Amino acid sequence: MTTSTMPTEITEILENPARRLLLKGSAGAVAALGIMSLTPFVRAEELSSLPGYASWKRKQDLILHSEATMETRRNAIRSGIVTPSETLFVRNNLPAPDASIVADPDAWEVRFEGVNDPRTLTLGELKKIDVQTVASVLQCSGNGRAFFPHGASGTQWSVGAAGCVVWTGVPLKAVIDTLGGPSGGAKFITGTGGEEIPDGLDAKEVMVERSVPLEVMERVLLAWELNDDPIPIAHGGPLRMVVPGFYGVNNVKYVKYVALTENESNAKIQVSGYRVRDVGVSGAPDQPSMWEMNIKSWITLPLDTTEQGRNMLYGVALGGTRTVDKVEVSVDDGETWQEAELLGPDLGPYAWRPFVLATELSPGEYRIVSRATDVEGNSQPEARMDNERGYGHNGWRDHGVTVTVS
Ligand SMILES: Nc1nc2c(c(=O)[nH]1)N[C@H]1C(S)=C(S)[C@@H](COP(=O)(O)O)O[C@H]1N2
Ligand SMILES: [Mo]
Repeated sequence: MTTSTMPTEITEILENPARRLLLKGSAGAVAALGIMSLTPFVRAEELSSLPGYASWKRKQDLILHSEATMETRRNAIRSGIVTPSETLFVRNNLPAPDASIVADPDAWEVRFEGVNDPRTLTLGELKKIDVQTVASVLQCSGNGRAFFPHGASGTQWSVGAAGCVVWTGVPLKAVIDTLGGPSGGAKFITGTGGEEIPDGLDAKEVMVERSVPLEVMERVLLAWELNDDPIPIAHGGPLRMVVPGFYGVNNVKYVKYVALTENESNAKIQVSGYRVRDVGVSGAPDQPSMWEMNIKSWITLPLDTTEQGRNMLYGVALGGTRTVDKVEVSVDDGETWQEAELLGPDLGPYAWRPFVLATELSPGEYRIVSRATDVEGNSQPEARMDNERGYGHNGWRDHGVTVTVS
């Protein structure tokens, strides 16, 4: 193996714990890759319980894909408007930092660049600038990957790499204003995660550093609370860059560096990772980046079986950056549709909205599907859009459930 192919290989392993295990089994390969010092993620079959940093989670609500990837079970959401932190999915690209970094949150330091007065501020100082709260769906780009027939590599998420949560923090705009405004030429907001890069690895190949267009600045928060509690280490505490309406990866955990930049980050996760391309094609900077989320919905209840007679069919619908206007539900795989009722308060354009349809079901087998439409008239497509890594799946057909009524 040449040095130039080595890092690509490592990133693939980091993205795909199963492959990592394969390589771990071969001491020679591991030594050749120089990843001896990297804490290996343990595969689900080897996990008897939740990993330490997530031990406070509700195990019965989660599917353990690996030590670094935990999916919320479809039946754990029901009619939930806000996803409890104990139920929320987890996805780490690198081993999570030591929990000692959340012991004294206000001491956490963040470096700001690309402003007229570049400075390092503590979380304690950030808290005094301003504060805002936003409800927002956190969803992995690969949520729904399991439905792609070509076998897209990466965690095989079904519908549970998503949750709707409440973040509290300082608007980034207020911080930038405090630091004298952008220093000029800025087109992107770039945030860097605070993980330590394991020895022997090239930082740019594995670091979590993401850039998003400067135009979304008004909605970006540097958040220290998740669902009214200080953000736990599993979800990026003590401080996280939250970009409401954008896919999970852009919501950088343990953020330690924020810069207004002319160019996108040159980290691999930005350059070729999280790029939508045809099956068989490699990632490249000219392909669309996984930024804004698309409209999507899925049924949460009933699943598998239910009793005949009156039934309440539940689900959740998200509009990405636009408020959900209506959700239709079909119990005959899309032949006929009925409009569902939206539940609970409207928590804004970035939140999801639970829905319910009361209907009579007689004994038999039903394919129940849902289709959401936003206030601008955008609807979910019927089919998935095939792409190499299985990103952004919002086709309604694949997301349905088959229920036997007796
Ligand atoms: N620093 C850092 N931020 C990160 C990640 C990471 O590994 N490190 N993973 C990203 C990805 S791919 C997703 S889907 C979300 C997952 O957030 P959660 O683990 O809080 O659910 O965090 C994003 N932010
Ligand atoms: Mo993700």
